[in-house]
Amino acid sequence: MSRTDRKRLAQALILALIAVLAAAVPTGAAQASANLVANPGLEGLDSTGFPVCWERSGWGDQSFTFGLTSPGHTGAEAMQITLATSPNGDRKAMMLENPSCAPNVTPGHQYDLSAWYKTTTANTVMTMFRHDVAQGWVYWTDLATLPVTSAWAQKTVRTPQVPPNTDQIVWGVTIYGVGTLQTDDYAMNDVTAPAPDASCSAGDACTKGVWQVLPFNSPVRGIHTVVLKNGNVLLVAGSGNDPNAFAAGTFTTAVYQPATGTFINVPTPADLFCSGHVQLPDGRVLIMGGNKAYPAADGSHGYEGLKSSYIFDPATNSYSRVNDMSAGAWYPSATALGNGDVLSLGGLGEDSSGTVATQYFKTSQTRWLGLNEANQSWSFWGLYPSMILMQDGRLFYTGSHVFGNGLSGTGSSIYNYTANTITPVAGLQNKDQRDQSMSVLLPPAQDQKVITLGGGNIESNPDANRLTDLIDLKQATPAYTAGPLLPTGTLTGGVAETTTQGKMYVSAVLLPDGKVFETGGGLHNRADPVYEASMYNPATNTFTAGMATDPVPRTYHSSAFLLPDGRVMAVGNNPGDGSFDMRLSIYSPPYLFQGARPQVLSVASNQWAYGSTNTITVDGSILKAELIRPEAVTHSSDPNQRYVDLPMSVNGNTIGLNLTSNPNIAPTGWYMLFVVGTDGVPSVAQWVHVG
Ligand SMILES: [Cu+2]
Repeated sequence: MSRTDRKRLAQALILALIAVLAAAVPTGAAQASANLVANPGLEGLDSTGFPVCWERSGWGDQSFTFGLTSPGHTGAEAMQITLATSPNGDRKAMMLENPSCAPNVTPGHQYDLSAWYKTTTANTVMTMFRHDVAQGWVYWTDLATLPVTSAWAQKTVRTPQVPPNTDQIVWGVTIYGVGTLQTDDYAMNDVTAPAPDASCSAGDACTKGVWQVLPFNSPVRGIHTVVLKNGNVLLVAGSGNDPNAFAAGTFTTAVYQPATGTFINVPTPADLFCSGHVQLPDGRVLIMGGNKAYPAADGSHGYEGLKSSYIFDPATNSYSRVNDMSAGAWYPSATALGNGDVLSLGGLGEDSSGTVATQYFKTSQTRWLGLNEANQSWSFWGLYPSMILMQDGRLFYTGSHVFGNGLSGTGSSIYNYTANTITPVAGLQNKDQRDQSMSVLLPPAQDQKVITLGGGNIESNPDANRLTDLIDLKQATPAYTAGPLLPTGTLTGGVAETTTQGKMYVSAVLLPDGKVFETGGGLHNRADPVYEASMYNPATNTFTAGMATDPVPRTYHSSAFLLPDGRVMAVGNNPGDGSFDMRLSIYSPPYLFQGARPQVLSVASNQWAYGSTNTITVDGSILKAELIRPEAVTHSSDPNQRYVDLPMSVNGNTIGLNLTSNPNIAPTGWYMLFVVGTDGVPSVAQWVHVG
């Protein structure tokens, strides 16, 4: 064979080989596996010698170097960033935010993002931005921390479902601590699971869910409810808003055991009626304050607050006393901080006047700090002020409160305990009619958005309203904007509410599918229950009206909360005649009728460190996973309710769940771990401990 012939033969063999390979790969699979990243190996360089479609990004006062290093994981080039000092800020190589370079995405789809890397610091995070067709480029979320490694390693993380109105995303790896980070060979693949066939045969329950009133009553007035780490529910009455019980020294508590439908009566050491409560990092419940006295018949004093404080232990179903607070607190708030300490604000003191002390529980010492051991702003925050922990450690006072007008000024603010400053927040609508509205940190906590729902005023007693307000706490100067109106419901006798009538005594419950179930409420002070329930979707900022309504009225002293099995329980109602509804209701949301529940087959460890990846195995395709903090709710107030997204690293049915490195996103403690299948059905919760 001549040289030319050999060359022709070789060419023919190569062409044949290409044909065989092409035939072996189905077109669909080839498309599904396409890498959507432009210049993924960083080998194509522009005229300045920097990779095409990439940019140097970041902010702060570090001393840093930024450039290419050779060889790469493959090819000649890899990105290298070194921070020699890092007092603040971060640096990252990002995909260029332009139509030519940013990968295109489809709303509702999910993508596996991966990069090869070496790093000498774990102060790293994979970060995503999305292009919103209405807002432009906006931060989306952090996906995972990359552990230290001196050898090339690959990190793969699955995005949440792409939000509506998103057409492109960019992402990269951020370094924010002293050290060196190298990255190379980025990839992004569409891994959207096909939607299962809809097969719900449960009638109305398919779209509205269904309520069931339990065939037994609560043995106590369930004014305070706390979901315990063993799946039981603590129901605290104290004297239960019954002056006769108070006079007789009859204080009650019961533990409801959903598994058996039975109750355990718990000896109750004080009148814990209108106390504050929050789970401690070990799953015990800190209870503070309560009722020292009902108003005197002769008008000489009003309600008075207790200074005493107790810890309830779910392992023994008993209370033990801790040291007293520095001031009495009837209707105090209780917010868990990232480190597991607790800040309590507001309420009424021992002499019926407003408590202005900042009360700080030092968990590591199991004691309340003295007045001068805690920073004091000497501000009155009202009764059950809704104080939500922000990702930077400050507290957002949402304006939700109990009784009468809101606070003076804008009615909402940000409290910096460390710096001892209070900054007004603008935009809360009708601040003096947000009595017993409810505020929740929306799913996912990483988005730092809060919604405030409804409210009234028991003193001026107008029709409760339909207002909602939304705020993005990631903004430099956060301000409320008006949200969609609450749907209207019906009053007793099936009378439709008018278009201006809404509800106070609102309950809002974060569900494992990422929606907020809004239920219960009333139109006036301890009167006129409203039968209305809706599903709020944070991703679309819309309410789906017409969910099934609780047959039991749920107004003053009522609560609703998520059970670890994915259902919602509602308790309590204390109308103006002084009676108390002891019936218990359970709501099964529509997702429980959409298909089989995903099964979590194993959890490698139930102790999760910040910034870690935690392995679980499941029995099928999973859409997402999250941690939900168990509720501790009373009077439409649970500032600690939160849903923490867990970006997934998926390898078949083995899934790594990437926990945030920021304790203020997920304060230390016990959480319910849910996974959600591709048909939107959540698993039953597993309990894991964070931090
Ligand atoms: Cu009350």
